[in-house]
Amino acid sequence: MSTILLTGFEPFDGQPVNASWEAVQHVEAVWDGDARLVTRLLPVSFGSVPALLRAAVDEVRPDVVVCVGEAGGRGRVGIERFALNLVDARIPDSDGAQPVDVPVVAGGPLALESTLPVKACFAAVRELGLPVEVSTTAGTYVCNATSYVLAHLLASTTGMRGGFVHVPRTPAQVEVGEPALSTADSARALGRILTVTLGTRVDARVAAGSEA
Ligand code: PCA
Repeated sequence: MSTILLTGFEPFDGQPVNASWEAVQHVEAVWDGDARLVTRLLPVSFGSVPALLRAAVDEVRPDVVVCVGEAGGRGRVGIERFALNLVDARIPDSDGAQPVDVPVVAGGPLALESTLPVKACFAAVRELGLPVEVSTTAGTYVCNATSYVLAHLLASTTGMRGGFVHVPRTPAQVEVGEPALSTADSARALGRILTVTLGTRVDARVAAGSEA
């Protein structure tokens, strides 16, 4: 049986909750997929995430890793395509650190590509009638750094696939008229992304992408 590692983040930017962790917990509560699902909560910390993610991967030994973050202002689930080797923090992280214009991994390539079947996941979530997009990058804050650390880790690990997905804030987090998505809908999208990924051959990423 395959194993999935699914992570979400702690609240940040003055929010009482983080939509990503709400959605991850919902996925865990309803998961009946054909794989063992393990969840982890990550702090919004440039300093802590790399070691925590590495430790979780070492401990859980997943076949698929999907890290999830909250994207304020976005109304669609965003399947991230590239992780950038750049940190340019708009606000301090939970440790008060606000690095500007530094690499995530010194000497690493400028960008690394998700190894999720991005386009196939996009098509499958859209088929459910949920708002979804393929997003080129996850920005330059902690989510992008997490995405890069993950992609860097996966590049040196055979047979393990993964990527990053942003979910919108929940309706309770926003003013009327601002973009949001219910936790149940974000969780449905994440569940579909996991199922599609598990059902796609490791070497079928490009083919799955061009079909969609
Ligand atoms: N979103 C932030 C960091 C944590 C989160 O949930 C981001 O998009 O970088």
